[in-house]
Amino acid sequence: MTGLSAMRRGVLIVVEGLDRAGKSSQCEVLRGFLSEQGHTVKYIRFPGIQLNCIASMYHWSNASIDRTTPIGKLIDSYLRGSSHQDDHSIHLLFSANRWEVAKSIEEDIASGTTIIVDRYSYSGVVYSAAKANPTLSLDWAWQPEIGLPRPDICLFLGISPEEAAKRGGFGAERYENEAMQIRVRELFQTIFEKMQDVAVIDAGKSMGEVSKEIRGAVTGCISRLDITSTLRK
Ligand code: T5A
Ligand code: NA
Repeated sequence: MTGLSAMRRGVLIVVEGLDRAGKSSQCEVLRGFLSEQGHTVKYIRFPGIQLNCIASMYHWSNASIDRTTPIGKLIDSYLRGSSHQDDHSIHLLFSANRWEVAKSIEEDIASGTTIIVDRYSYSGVVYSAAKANPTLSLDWAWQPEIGLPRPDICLFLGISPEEAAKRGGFGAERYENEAMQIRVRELFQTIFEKMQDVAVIDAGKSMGEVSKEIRGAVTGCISRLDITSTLRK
C-alpha cells in the first residue's frame, strides 16, 4: 500500500480535568475547529454517551440528557445521590460504561472519524481512588481500564479552586465538595506525571486563550501521528 492510498485514521482526543475547568465548552470549540479543518468529528462524554455530534450547547451542558445508556442511567442516579452503590461497584460501572462503546470507538477511528472524549479512564481512576477506601487503590482502579482504546493525546485542563469557584461554585452532585476536589487534584497530578502524550493546559485563562493552547497541542499531535497506524491500547 502506498502512502497516498493508505486509509487516514481518525484521532482519539481525550479532554480531562477538574470540575468546572471548561472541558465540555472546550470540546465544543475543538470540534468546530477540527470540522473546519476537514476532519469528521464525533463527540462522546463519560459518563453516558452521545453518539452523534448534533447536540446544541444546551444539551452538552445538561449531563442528565447524555447519561442515556442503561449503565449511564445507574451512574446518573448515583451521582445525583438518588441511589447508593458500593465504591467498587460504581467504579466498575463507570468502567463498563466505557467498555460498552470501546468497539465502536475503534471502528470509528479506523474508518477515519476523529473522536473527542469528554472525561475518560483518568477521571475514572482518580475520582474512585480519591475516596480513600482502603481496598480501592489507584492500582486496583486501573485494572478494568486496561485494554480500552488509548488516546493519541490527553488534554488536561487544570484550574485553581478559586477560579473554578468563580464558574458557579459547587453543584449538588456527589463529588462536588472541597475535600474531594483537593484529593482529585492531587491524584490527577500523580497519574499525569508518569504519563506520556499529556498536554497540561492552564484552564484558568479566558475561553479564547485556552482554546488557542488546545488547538496548538492537538495540531502538534496530529502532525506527529502515523495516520496508517492503529489505535494503541
Ligand atoms: N466521574 C466521571 C467518575 O467518578 N468516574 C468516571 O469514570 C467518570 C467518567 C460527572 C462526575 O463523574 C465523575 C467525575 C464528575 O464528578 P461530568 O458530568 O463530566 O462528570 O461533570 P460536569 O458537571 O458536566 O462537568 P464539569 O463541572 O466538570 O464542567 P466542565 O465540563 O469542565 O466545564 P464547562 O465547560 O461545563 O464549564 C463550566 C462553566 O464555566 C464556564 C462555562 O461557561 C460554564 O458556565 N467557563 C468559563 N468561564 C470563564 N473562562 C473560561 N475559560 C471558561 N470555560 C468555561
Ligand atoms: Na462537563
